[in-house]
Amino acid sequence: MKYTFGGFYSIKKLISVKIKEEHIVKLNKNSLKNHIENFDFLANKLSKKGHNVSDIVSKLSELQVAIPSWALGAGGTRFGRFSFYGEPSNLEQKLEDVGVLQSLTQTAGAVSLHIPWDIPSDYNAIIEQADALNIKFDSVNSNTFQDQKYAIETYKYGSLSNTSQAVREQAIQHNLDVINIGNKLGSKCLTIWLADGSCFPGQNNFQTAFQNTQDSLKNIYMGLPDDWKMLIEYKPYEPNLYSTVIRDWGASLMLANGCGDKAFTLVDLGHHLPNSNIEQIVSILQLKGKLGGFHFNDSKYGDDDLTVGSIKPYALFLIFNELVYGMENNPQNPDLNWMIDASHNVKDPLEDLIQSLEAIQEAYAKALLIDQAELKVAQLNNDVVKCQEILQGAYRTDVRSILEKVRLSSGGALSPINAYRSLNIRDTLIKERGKNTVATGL
Ligand SMILES: [Mn+2]
Repeated sequence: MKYTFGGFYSIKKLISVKIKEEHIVKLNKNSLKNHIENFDFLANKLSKKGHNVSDIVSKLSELQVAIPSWALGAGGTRFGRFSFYGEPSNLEQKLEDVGVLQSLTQTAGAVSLHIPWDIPSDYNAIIEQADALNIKFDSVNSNTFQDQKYAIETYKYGSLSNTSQAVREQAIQHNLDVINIGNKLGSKCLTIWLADGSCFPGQNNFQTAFQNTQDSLKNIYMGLPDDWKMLIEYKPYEPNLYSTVIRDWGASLMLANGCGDKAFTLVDLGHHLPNSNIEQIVSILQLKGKLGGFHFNDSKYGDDDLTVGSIKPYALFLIFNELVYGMENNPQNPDLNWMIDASHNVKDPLEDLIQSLEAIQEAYAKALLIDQAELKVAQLNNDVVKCQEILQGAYRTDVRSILEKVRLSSGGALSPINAYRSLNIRDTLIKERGKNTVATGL
């Protein structure tokens, strides 16, 4: 931990809501006996099957998922937004919230900032606060889907794809500014999601829009530092409802290839048409060394941004099966930037994120239980039934005591939700910040 300036007292002042380690230890004591019994039983069973349980535990503890700065307040729909009391109203408070998640889960060791919603006013102070909370700055996200205050040009008809050169230049410059901001914070990655597209047939020339986007991205790419990645996110529809310029993984991959080696495709679970085989997309992108990042959420109908694993946990597990395979077999693919991209109206945002983090770890743990060698033999023998037995055998294993072990060994809570409630975190936040605060950006 390093203090860039101000020493200990300024950190104390910056972090007014911080969970004390001894509180977590005390709470863990209540269910420690139960945990040990459950873990030993499972570890014994898995070891007999040939699994290396301590290897699984260490792989799981390495998985750190970035929390987006916009998920810490209640999300809205186009019909309205119901605030959740005690929401963070500035970047410092957002970091405090991520600090709470990190203390309890030990798997949220990064934050992903959205510019211009979260431009630090004092970089040194923010870096100092993040260090003290053990939080890194993951990918920085640009925003050319809204008009900014004082902006000369409007993005109403698109940004990087716009027919107007002046608009495209403004959008390019914004992305370069975001890189600059990220650089000061130690980020190494830029994520670009465009709302560009058209609402009606004939409104856009598809080829011109795509070519403009490619040219604009190349201009941004030229300003990307050597050790950075550029992630290009795709989405088939919304807010434009007839066509989207970067509509699918194919479009994203073409644009990434057009830019160069540091540009990659980003897969957001909610950005697919119903029934898309996302695990297959993930798999092939890794084979080509072009999967750069991943946004987690869940959905029933469209880009619903629901809690990860709340609707289709088996699909999440199948995706993790491919991710695990790729991490082990595709050295041509870079380490991934993981982020939760979910936000909605009815849950306490911090409880929602705790549930999402646990669902991600659970899917990863179960995927690690798949015997890849055995699966390969079954595939070579075209033993379709055996293949399914292997996958579902892993999926049906209750791995929650492994997740507890992972948290316990890194100082987290055995049950983060219970700890969050026992420690009355939301009440503390309301007391500190007031009832009717509104998270910036939403
Ligand atoms: Mn996303």
